Amino acid sequence: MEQPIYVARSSMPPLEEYVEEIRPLWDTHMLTNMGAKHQALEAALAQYLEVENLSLFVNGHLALEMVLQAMQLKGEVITTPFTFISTTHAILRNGLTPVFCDIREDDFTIDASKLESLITESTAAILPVHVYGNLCEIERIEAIAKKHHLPVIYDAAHAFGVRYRDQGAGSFGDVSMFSFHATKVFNTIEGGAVCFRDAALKERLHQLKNFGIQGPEEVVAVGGNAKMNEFQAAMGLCNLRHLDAEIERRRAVFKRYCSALENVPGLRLPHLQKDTQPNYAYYPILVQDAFGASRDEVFDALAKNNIHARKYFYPPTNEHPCVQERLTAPAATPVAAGISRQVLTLPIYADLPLAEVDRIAATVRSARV
Ligand code: T4K
Repeated sequence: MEQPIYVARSSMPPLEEYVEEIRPLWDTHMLTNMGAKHQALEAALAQYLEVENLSLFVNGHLALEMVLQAMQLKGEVITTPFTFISTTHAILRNGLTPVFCDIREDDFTIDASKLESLITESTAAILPVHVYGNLCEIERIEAIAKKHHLPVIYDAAHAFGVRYRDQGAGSFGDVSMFSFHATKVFNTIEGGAVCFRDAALKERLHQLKNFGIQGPEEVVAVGGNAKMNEFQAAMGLCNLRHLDAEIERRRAVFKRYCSALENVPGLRLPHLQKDTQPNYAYYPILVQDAFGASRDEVFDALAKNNIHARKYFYPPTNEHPCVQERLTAPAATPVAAGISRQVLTLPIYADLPLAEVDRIAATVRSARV
């Protein structure tokens, strides 16, 4: 049997490069609590993303959770259910109520035309997701948010490296959260960051991720522990040097899938957005009725060949009982529900040989009856 192929595979720098990066830690013995590597990565990422304000976290989830806490929001947050459960949990764990807006058929981001009707007196913020690295309708969302005086917090977990009209994905809305998990285009093993407009958030986030501590004898907020450690930051410093090459190699895989799967009736392939420089983070296909096999049958056919695609994101987050029991009104999100039942994310990573892409595509095609 062939080696297993998973949906993602962590990018890693040459071992020697990482060893050099962590060598100073053996002199200083400073392993965490926002040390030299942490500071260097924060500066490097702010420069790469061309943002003024950036704060690192131990993972993307806690970055989102803590930025919602720092913004002291109360009430309802409009978001989408077609996302990783983290987005919804971050809202709920802050005592906020998610209000689910449906998504667009073409790129699976929030349907801005349905947004305004969900805004009530209780709305505290809008939290859209740049799902798969597809950017939301930035200008349209901005206009609605401005009109209603609402902050926009983007879950940009998938969008590191994406640019729109020559602006990085961290520059939109009031806040953008990136994930640097091992499976992402850019990883710090585990990790995440938030970029934000309001510079005053910097100190508050610094406190919240370090137990709310302001000084040795002063605790000013009920915080937690969400600090990125020095080994994670060192991994980030190394991986950042290889990022352009990483995205280029992903591009080749993405393009190969497109040509190997084009014109198959009943298969809908991802399309690239206008005016956008993508990061090729995911390769989601939709398996529709006309294909002649269900999404789950394609999933099983791949699994039989030791190819482990994933159903990101199935079910939609608003179908989980632990979420449903916390909702004030059941949300109608039929587009998200339908896409979620058709979607399959195929393996994509820089090291995936193009011959394997062809084999995966052939296995998908042969799943039809
Ligand atoms: N918002 C959105 C929209 C997100 O998608 C995510 C995370 C977040 C927020 C929260 O950000 P973080 O707190 O995670 O920074 C994975 C990731 O754990 C998660 O980061 C990601 N989204 C989600 C979409 O996918 P799983 O449970 O599907 O991952 P897992 O462990 O099954 O890994 C998938 C494959 O990747 C494995 O089969 C093999 C490969 N892999 C995995 C690991 C852990 C590697 O090559 N190296 C590794 O170290 O959630």
